[in-house]
Amino acid sequence: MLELYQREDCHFCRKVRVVLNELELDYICRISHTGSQQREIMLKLGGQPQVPFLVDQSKGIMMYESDAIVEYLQKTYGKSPQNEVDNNPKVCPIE
Ligand SMILES: N[C@@H](CCC(=O)N[C@@H](CS)C(=O)NCC(=O)O)C(=O)O
Repeated sequence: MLELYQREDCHFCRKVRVVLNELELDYICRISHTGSQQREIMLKLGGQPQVPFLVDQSKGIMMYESDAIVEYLQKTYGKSPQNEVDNNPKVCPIE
């Protein structure tokens, strides 16, 4: 499961939310305002008072920095050419 520690008013967080939505990924949104319980949990996990912060439990990954998070999500969960379904496969006749 993906967890995003974030704040609604943070445009770096918004960038990550947009990509999560584009990739149609389910995630838990942890509202991480200063002084909140989620903020304390984030600090214990990652050590930095900064959002966005992504936790990908299934892969054992925790990371800060919106650009790095976006790149990670696209590489890990984006469509790769190998995964694309070819709806018009070229069929060669057997001679
Ligand atoms: N380079 C970082 C910048 C993140 C950043 O500056 N986040 C701000 C909120 S917009 C933050 O966490 N400030 C400290 C705080 O909220 O305590 C990224 O791209 O993720």
